[in-house]
Amino acid sequence: MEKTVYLSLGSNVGDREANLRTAIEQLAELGEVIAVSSLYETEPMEFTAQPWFLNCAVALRTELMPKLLLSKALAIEQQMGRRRSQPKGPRAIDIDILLFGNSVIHTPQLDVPHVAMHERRFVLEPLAEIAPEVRHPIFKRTVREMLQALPRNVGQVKKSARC
Ligand code: PH2
Ligand code: MG
Ligand code: MG
Repeated sequence: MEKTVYLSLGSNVGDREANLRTAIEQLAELGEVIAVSSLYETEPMEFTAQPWFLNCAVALRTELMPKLLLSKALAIEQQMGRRRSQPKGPRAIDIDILLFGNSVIHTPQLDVPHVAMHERRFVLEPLAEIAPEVRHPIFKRTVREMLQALPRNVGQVKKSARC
């Protein structure tokens, strides 16, 4: 059955905008891309000694099952030259599954909803642009509500070019 999946994309190495756009083109092979947020310049969080990111959110309608979508997203990252050295460190492209319909999934490879999405402004601000009323299936809060609940001044996020 087809579901709507929300993804967070990030890049802080190389031509960040080109990397996001290439990843979106690749994702379009996996279903129908129905919405793409603006691009946002975002302060690096968690591992902070790295360049600013360009982040965006994407809505994808797909028939793929979660584990298959995950492996295909990881394949896109690999193909685009992603190398995992520093955890949460610099990367040409990061593709994270945020929400998968209303599914709740806990496996060693994949947690849905994404475990940190509700505390990351660089995720919620782009996502609120394309899915403000979508509800977190565990917290029962909408994206807009989760964004409004974030402490101010944690992780600067500035709107950049249109996607
Ligand atoms: N991704 C991380 C860690 N920190 N910071 C920003 N601003 N944007 C990201 O995409 C990001 C991050 C781990 O994936
Ligand atoms: Mg990530
Ligand atoms: Mg990731």
